[in-house]
Amino acid sequence: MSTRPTFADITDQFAAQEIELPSWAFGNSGTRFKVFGTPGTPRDPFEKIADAAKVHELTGLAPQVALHIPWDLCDFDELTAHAAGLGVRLGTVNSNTFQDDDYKFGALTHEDERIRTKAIDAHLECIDVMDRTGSRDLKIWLAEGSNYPGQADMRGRQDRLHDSLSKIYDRLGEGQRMVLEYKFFEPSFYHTDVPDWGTSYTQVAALGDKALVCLDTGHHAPGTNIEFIVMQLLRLGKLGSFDFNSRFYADDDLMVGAADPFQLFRIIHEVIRGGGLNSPDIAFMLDQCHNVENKIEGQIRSVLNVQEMTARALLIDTEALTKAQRAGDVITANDIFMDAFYTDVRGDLAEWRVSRGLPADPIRAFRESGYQEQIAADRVGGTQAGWGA
Ligand code: LRH
Ligand code: MN
Ligand code: MN
Repeated sequence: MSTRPTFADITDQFAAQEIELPSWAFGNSGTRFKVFGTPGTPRDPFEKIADAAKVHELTGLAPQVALHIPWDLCDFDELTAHAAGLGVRLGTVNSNTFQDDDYKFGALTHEDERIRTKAIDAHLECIDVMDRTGSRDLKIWLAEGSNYPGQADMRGRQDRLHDSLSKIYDRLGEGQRMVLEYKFFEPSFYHTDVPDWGTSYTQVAALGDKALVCLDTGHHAPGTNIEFIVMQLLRLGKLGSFDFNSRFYADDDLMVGAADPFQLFRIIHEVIRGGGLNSPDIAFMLDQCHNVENKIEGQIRSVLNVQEMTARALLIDTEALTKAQRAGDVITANDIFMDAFYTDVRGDLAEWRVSRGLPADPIRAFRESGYQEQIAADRVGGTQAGWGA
């Protein structure tokens, strides 16, 4: 008798899934060559939250929105109430030490104590925001490093990074956490101070239980086995969050699951294997930009892609897989894995959505809702928010 799970067997598990949206995905973005303005783009954090709430309304998947400070600076009591009124919550607070002249040669790692203190203070202000919004996680990504061999004392910078992170860590309140994101290059091209999961792990392990690693799927060299890293961090109890997106060449920030759905499937398989699916300890966030596609539709497509690959990964016959692995039956093990990956769950998911009072096709429902036309008409005047403010 087959031990392969049916769609009915897995619904409870993907029904509980929550994906956090980035406020900046709704702002205009582009490349260093051109940022295209689009009608209806939010002019402030309140309008970004409204667009995010629309994604949640149509998919039931995205009840939380991450903020970026200072891009989203505003009255946070009002923003918290605004979000609640629209049926969503404010989530992870992202710090930004990459758009200030003082940080040209580093922020938390800078040689100059005055600049380090300024960067530490920027993070303490983010924790103040978290206190107001009820957010749990402070997410730190650092644009620090050097471009030329000999330019910087890499070792001294690690030591200063530890000191600065410790000061931020000490300010975390009850129930608050810090997640440290790594990226192997950009904006520095020779060395980056937190280039990989090992460095992030080393730094957060030295701080304590409230410090964890954030894995951005776009921040690895081509060909990296990202699911291996997911497995290892879960094994170590140090995976705090994901920044999901997909890439062809660099940190492309394209829609998750668009460039390589199989990679997303493999990552989610390891999440499930490691007990991370629907774990309150792991935030599933998107970190994306929509340069040429409609931003709200881009976010809807992305959360659906995650849901789809989650459903497929849940369909793996793990009992048969373990048996084949133990027997050294390579072909059968691979067949079982691929069988789940090749299962088209889109029809079942559409039916399941309808059973929950959600539209069968959320993108079509968005197009038919008139929301895009409405915001294009309403949001005239003022300055459109960019990838940034
Ligand atoms: C850096 C990054 C980080 C930033 C975001 C805007 O490449 O992934 O998470 O906060 O982009
Ligand atoms: Mn990121
Ligand atoms: Mn990135």
